Amino acid sequence: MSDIQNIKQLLTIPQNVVIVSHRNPDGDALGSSLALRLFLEKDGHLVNVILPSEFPSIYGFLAKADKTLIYDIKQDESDALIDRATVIFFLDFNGYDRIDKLGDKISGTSATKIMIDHHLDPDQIADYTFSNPASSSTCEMVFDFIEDLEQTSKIDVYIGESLFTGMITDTGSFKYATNSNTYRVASFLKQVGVDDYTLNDKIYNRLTITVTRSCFSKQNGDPA
Ligand SMILES: [Mn+2]
Repeated sequence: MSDIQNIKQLLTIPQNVVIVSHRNPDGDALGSSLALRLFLEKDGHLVNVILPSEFPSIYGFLAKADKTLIYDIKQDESDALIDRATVIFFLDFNGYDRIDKLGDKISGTSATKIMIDHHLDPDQIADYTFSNPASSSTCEMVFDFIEDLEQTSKIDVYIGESLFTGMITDTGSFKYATNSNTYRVASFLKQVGVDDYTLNDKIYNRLTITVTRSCFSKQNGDPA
């Protein structure tokens, strides 16, 4: 059986899933994690997202962002979930060094590990590795993964907003790192109701405010 067929089989039974992404999570790390979470929950899997450190508060509007566990803050709770996990996804990073001490914890578990990532030269730390450095973002790859599972009908506007967020932030609003598949996926997501103008607004208008404030503090001699 192909990798995707094996995973399809695995996901026919409700699993305890943990989704992990990299330290200092950006729009792609958080967006891909939340999109995959929402997608898997539709099939009755128990899903938790654990990130090594906090994500920028501008992404707080994304569905279930508030349910995300931060390992720096809730290590015991996270460790208990990792001990119980039967499947662990690695999204938007290619080696344990990107997730610090969370990597030490996860490397010792027997859960099935699935990596979906667009960075070059992934470490062989997962049972299944989906690597595509030509992809704009891990969000685009999560869409491709759902498509390979033949389940794009499960993609609703909330999953769509999360996926579109990572595609926006990893391409500078489609100014670089795009390919024809990026636009195909964007088209699909617009069709399910994603309002990308509002998304851009939420991501960049608030980012501008943050940048302005930190410049202002610097001018006043405060530490950044
Ligand atoms: Mn990325």
